[in-house]
Amino acid sequence: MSKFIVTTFDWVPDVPRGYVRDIRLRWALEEAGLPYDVASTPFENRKDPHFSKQPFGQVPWLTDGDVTIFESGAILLYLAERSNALMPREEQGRIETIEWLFAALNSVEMATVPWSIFMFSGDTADTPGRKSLDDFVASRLLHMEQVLTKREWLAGEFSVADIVMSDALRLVDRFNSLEEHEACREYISRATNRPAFLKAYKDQIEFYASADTKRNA
Ligand SMILES: N[C@@H](CCC(=O)N[C@@H](CS)C(=O)NCC(=O)O)C(=O)O
Repeated sequence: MSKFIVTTFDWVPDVPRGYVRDIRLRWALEEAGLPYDVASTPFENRKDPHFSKQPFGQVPWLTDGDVTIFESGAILLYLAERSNALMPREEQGRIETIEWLFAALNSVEMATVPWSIFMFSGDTADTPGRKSLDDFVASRLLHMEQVLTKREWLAGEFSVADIVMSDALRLVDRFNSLEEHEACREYISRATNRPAFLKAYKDQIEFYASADTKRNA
């Protein structure tokens, strides 16, 4: 079996370190014990070879022999088809993994990412648009709190849905905005204390630390 290749940026500023989405791929591959290498593409001055792999000029993408696949959710489903550690094999567990993976991306992250852009920018202007976004995020968190009060993992056992959902919620927690969401916080803690996450996180931090060293040499 050839090794999977995870491609990420060759360097990123400090703020996204530990959160660059290649972490989802690293985490899944570590959970599954699948061998992989990490390759890089320039963060600055993105050129055509990059856009041919990821049409938005973003990362990550995964290479598996002749196959290249972009979008972290699609990549995780691709990997989940290849490992019992990433998705239950019985029908109900498979369905729940797929629906919760899409929910993480399309119902939670689609609210939390624009919200985080405001938070990172320091824009605290009290505008109607901002209030709507805050209310939208609050509603998603309220419902996730109710769900996570009742279950340890979204599809019964740990799956790729938990990788994406906990990663999306981790971004909210970064701004201490889960203080009233104990079940969400405990879920993030369960997920991010898994050895596979800890390894993926450490590797990403070290990858960019060594990129700094090369840049400053
Ligand atoms: N929906 C994409 C989002 C990828 C994404 O936002 N990647 C960020 C890094 S975490 C990126 O490439 N940012 C640079 C940019 O958008 O120009 C996925 O989940 O793969």
